[in-house]
Amino acid sequence: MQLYASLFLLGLFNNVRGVTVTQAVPPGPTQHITLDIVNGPVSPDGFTRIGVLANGTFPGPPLVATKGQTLVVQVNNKLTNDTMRLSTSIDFDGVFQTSDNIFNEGSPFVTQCPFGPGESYTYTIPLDPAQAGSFWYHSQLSVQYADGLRGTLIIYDPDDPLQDLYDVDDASTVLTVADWWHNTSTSGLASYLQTQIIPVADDGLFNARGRYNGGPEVEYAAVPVTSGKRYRFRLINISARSDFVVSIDNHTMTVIEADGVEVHPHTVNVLDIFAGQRYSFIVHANQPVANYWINAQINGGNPAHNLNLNVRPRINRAPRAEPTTPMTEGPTGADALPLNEWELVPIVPMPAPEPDFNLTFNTFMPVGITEWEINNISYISPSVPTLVRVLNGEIQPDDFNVTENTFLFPANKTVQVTIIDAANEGHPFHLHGMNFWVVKSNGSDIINTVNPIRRDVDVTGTGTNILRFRTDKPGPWFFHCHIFYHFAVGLGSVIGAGFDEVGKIVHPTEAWERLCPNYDALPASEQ
Ligand SMILES: *[C@@H]1O[C@H](CO)[C@@H](O)[C@H](O)[C@H]1NC(C)=O
Ligand SMILES: *[C@@H]1O[C@H](CO)[C@@H](O)[C@H](O)[C@H]1NC(C)=O
Ligand SMILES: *[C@@H]1O[C@H](CO)[C@@H](O)[C@H](O)[C@H]1NC(C)=O
Ligand SMILES: *[C@@H]1O[C@H](CO)[C@@H](O)[C@H](O)[C@H]1NC(C)=O
Ligand SMILES: *[C@@H]1O[C@H](CO)[C@@H](O)[C@H](O)[C@H]1NC(C)=O
Ligand SMILES: *[C@@H]1O[C@H](CO)[C@@H](O)[C@H](O)[C@H]1NC(C)=O
Ligand SMILES: *[C@@H]1O[C@H](CO)[C@@H](O)[C@H](O)[C@H]1NC(C)=O
Ligand SMILES: *[C@@H]1O[C@H](CO)[C@@H](O)[C@H](O)[C@H]1NC(C)=O
Ligand SMILES: *[C@@H]1O[C@H](CO)[C@@H](O)[C@H](O)[C@H]1NC(C)=O
Ligand SMILES: *[C@@H]1O[C@H](CO)[C@@H](O)[C@H](O)[C@H]1NC(C)=O
Ligand SMILES: [Cu+2]
Repeated sequence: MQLYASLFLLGLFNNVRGVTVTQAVPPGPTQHITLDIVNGPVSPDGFTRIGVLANGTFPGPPLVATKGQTLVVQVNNKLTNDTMRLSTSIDFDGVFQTSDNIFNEGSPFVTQCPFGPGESYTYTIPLDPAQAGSFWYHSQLSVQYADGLRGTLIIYDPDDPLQDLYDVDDASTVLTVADWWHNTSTSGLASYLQTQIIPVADDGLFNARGRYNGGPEVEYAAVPVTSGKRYRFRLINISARSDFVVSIDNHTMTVIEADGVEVHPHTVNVLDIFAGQRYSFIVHANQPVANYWINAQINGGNPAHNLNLNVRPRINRAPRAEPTTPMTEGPTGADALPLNEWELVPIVPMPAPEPDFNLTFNTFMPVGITEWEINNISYISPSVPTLVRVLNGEIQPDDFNVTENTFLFPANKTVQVTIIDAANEGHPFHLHGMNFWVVKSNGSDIINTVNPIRRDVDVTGTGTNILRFRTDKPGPWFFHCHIFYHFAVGLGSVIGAGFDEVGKIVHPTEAWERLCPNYDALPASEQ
């Protein structure tokens, strides 16, 4: 993040108190976006590697939209380097899909075939008129996004009911945390399959900057703020594996959004954010002018390896310099005011409906096999996407192999899923296309059906989670762990909602129909 660029922005908008500085979004009902997916050098931590990148950068170009716009995203696959996956498929994480648009949802072998080098696919996504907040996009194919294909998507609400609480909500307030590997995701996955150990990230990145053991002293990202102003930071965890514990020295964070759902302001001083999750929080720059550490302790993998890989950007308005105070891990013990998910209260109340069906997911990894299982079944992608087969009339439970972990429900029902994670692995479970109600969070015994937090990524643990969702949108919706190494070895399932309705409601385009024949014709090295 460039100190002077952001100061320039503040000057440019000539902010007067009471007027919120927001980011300009291309106007009109439809926004055309092009993303060229390329292999190219990238060096967020001073180590140059070849990545899989949207428009050649990591993260990819930040996308911005206004609530209710239609996004027409043309993705051109220009990949050439066969040491990494050459095909791709993009998921716009957390974005609701309309009930007829599941075919533009981006899940390989569930809702589409990936597309190979030299090919393009255009995702047309009419944004839900009621959905705003912090989102992101990433490759959904295998663990390809660990190679860099990830970026932010902010959907702004011009009538944000919480706007009075902050002064600045622009490009400078979008923050990302990411784990980063120097080696390719293909070699990482091969090593995982052999050893049952996810390759330890070389470092954690905050706003695409970080330092690795023995590497150069890359300048940490700086987040400039002006005294007296209140900033709406949008923190997006674009990790593939690791989680981070985030705090800002001498400042509190007032959480107002989780995964696109606004909540009553809730003040904490430390929060744990898992892969795929997003939070907006307000920071009031009310402390003496100085540089302060933003702490983002990376968890996951071998702690010894990660000991000095903490990402340490600064929040400042003083001359750019590293804070003189020592680095810490943030508030701990009695000083900590942690974010407890179950304390978040959506500002638009919505009771959790009573379940029509109950499911239990027992997550488990057998000893000596790199395989995650749900109820003893490890998910294996079918070769023909679920949606293709559903449109061909395969809508009975017997039409799906047991390894597809596909659970069928009638349309317009409520399903309750109880997730058991006896090993306390902290799986961030993510549902595509819609939110679930978190009736019970891990870490609390409270069962809240009155107005629980709704979100699309919830982290599990030994305490057991209870989630509810509706089957109002017909089609196969991916429901999987957002630690993509776990997902790649089977921690996935498909929620089959109202399959008998799909043929009546979902009418894919010819371009979509061509994806599978094209993919099947590719040599294995280009898939
Ligand atoms: C990506 O790059 C293409 C080609 O240069 C450009 O037309 C497009 O606007 C870029 N996309 C974004 C979102 O910046
Ligand atoms: C392809 O990627 C690999 C792995 O990052 C790298 O070592 C190699 O140099 C790349 N090849 C080219 C032609 O860039
Ligand atoms: C990177 O991947 C290559 C290819 O799988 C492997 O030979 C090499 O040992 C890996 N390097 C590291 C540092 O893990
Ligand atoms: C991001 O998610 C990963 C995986 O769940 C987690 O290890 C990491 O701590 C998260 N980052 C933050 C800042 O919470
Ligand atoms: C932050 O708070 C600590 C403890 O109250 C204090 O010692 C320190 O000087 C403060 N930092 C700055 C930059 O003001
Ligand atoms: C689902 O489980 C709940 C207990 O959590 C129970 O109250 C309810 O009756 C069950 N519903 C069905 C349809 O089995
Ligand atoms: C599932 O696996 C566990 C652990 O191996 C075993 O105890 C249990 O009996 C299995 N359940 C079924 C239904 O096969
Ligand atoms: C179907 O499921 C069986 C286990 O019941 C598994 O051995 C087989 O590989 C699966 N077939 C496919 C195509 O996934
Ligand atoms: C589900 O609800 C939608 C919207 O109310 C309605 O159009 C549709 O017919 C319903 N489907 C079934 C199978 O009840
Ligand atoms: C889940 O909650 C339990 C307490 O019920 C706690 O011990 C555990 O660490 C939590 N797991 C995660 C991943 O946060
Ligand atoms: Cu997991």
